[in-house]
Formats: sequence, C-alpha cells, structure tokens
Amino acid sequence: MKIINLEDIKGSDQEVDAGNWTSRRLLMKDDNMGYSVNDTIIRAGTETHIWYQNHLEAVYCIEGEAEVETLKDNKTYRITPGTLYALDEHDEHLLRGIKDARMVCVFNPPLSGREVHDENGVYPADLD
Ligand code: 9YT
Repeated sequence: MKIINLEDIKGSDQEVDAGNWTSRRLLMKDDNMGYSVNDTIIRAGTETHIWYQNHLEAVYCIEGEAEVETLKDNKTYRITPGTLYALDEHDEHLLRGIKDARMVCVFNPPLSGREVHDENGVYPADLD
C-alpha cells in the first residue's frame, strides 16, 4: 500500500503550475492504478480552454467555485463543493475560476504527470 500526502507534493516536480491552474499529481501512470488523481487549484478570474481528446476526466469540486461551459451547446454549469462533472464525451469546454476552486481530478488513461495543455487544450495521448 502507498500513502501519499499533498504536503509532500507541494513544491516538488509533481506540482505542475500552468498559470491558470496548479495541479498536484497524487497518483500517476507509474503508480499502475489504471487512472491518475490530481488535487488541482483553478485560480479565480481565469478561463481555460480544455478538450481532452485522449482522456476521460472526472472532476470533483471540494472548495471554492468554478464554472464550466460546454462548447457544443454553450451550456454553462456552476461548480461548487460537492459537485462532480464527468467529461464522458471528451467534451470540449471552457473552465472558469470564479473563486479559487479546489478540484480532485481523475484521468483515464492516467497522466504520466508531466502534461500541460497544448494550444488546443489537449493533453497528449501518452507520455513515458
Ligand atoms: C479541472 C481541470 O481540468 N483542470 C485543468 C488541469 C487538469 N485537470 C490537471 O492536470 O489537473
């Protein structure tokens, strides 16, 4: 069994700061769980274009407030603590931080841990 504590990840190379968000990568591909888990802060006042064409992601809000707009239908969803959104159709979306929002993010297939979005909001299929 493994025990992983967020405090040990903060400031390490398992913390990826992309400006609009900072992602603390708790479990990654090399942990061989079949999924990865991040504790991510979406910064207030930011808007990020995301389109995970190669991954499915579930996002569970535990603090703060965010907004997700799905681009195929321009629907906007308010995300508050206790709300989970699942990008089960690889949904292209805009993610806005209303207040600093803390999200637990699960990816299938797992992230290797080093990904940042490309110019289209995509993570590459696989990084080794
Ligand atoms: C919630 C979300 O999609 N944030 C962008 C960062 C990403 N989830 C990550 O790598 O933690």
